[in-house]
Amino acid sequence: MTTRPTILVTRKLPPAVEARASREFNAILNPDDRLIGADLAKRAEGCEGLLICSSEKITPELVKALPASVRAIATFSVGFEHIDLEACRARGIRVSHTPEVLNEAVADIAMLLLLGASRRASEGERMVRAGQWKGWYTTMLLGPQIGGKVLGIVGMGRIGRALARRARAFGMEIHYHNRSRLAAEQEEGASYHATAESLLEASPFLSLHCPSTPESRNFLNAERIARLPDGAVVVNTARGDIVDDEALIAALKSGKLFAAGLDVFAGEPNIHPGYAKLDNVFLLPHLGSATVETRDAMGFCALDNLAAMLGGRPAPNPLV
Ligand code: 8YV
Repeated sequence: MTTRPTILVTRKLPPAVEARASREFNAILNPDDRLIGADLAKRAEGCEGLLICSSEKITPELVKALPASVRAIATFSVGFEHIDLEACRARGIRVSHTPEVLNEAVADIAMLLLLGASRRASEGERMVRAGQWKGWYTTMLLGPQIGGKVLGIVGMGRIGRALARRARAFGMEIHYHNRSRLAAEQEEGASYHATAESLLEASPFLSLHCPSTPESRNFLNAERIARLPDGAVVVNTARGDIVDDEALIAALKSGKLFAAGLDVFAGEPNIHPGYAKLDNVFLLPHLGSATVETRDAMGFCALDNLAAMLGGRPAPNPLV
């Protein structure tokens, strides 16, 4: 009988994923979902693989401290800014992520934010809950109609394209900026802008879909917000640090922007306190991939990757 590799699963995962992890590996689970933090290297003693989430920061120091037995790290996320890939490569640790499986769920949340922010869903919900809905009138909680307008998409990757398909069904015209222009069959009629600045000027609605990198950090700053049409609506389901919080809050306060819809935040869950004070921001607690089907698929994808990496085969979704 071959022995199953030992893996450390750093967070509590959906039941079906934990069941499979325990069948296929000697899996050390975290049933109480206590954050492991600085203890990670110690907890990884005797493990060959780690199944982590974006809550675990794989810094160069941590990589150095990991026991020599660790050969593979699979993250339960598409984003990988929490992992120092160079440090892993230097130590011969293979790394994978979970792209594709969450495209549709995240695009659904981007659409929800676009509609919720434009149509003032949280203001309306709060009004009803607080018993402050005194009656109907023709100008109550008006917002801009999305149909017939341009949606600008920054980063036309898998999730950006999934949002474009949804927004087209709502009658929106799609414009996008990407490092390079897509092939016609991927563009599906969307208009390409070679610069972000040109896209911003054309976009009364804007959705961000670029990864967090040193280049994209604070992408949406005061200067770029100024280029958006007055009264624009901004949506972010990518990463919080691609937005300059101070600049976004100032633009929401001044009326330069009509509203924003945010699912991700710099420093989450400790978000900038300014957001909670604003009526014209629709806030969600990083729910992008939070469907039963998608979270199972992310877990199975991470396990497929671990099995391949620890079995000496190419990982389906390698980063290193
Ligand atoms: C996850 C995400 O909820 O996949 C990502 O990059 O942001 C989310 O889908 C989270 O990061 C889980 O680790």
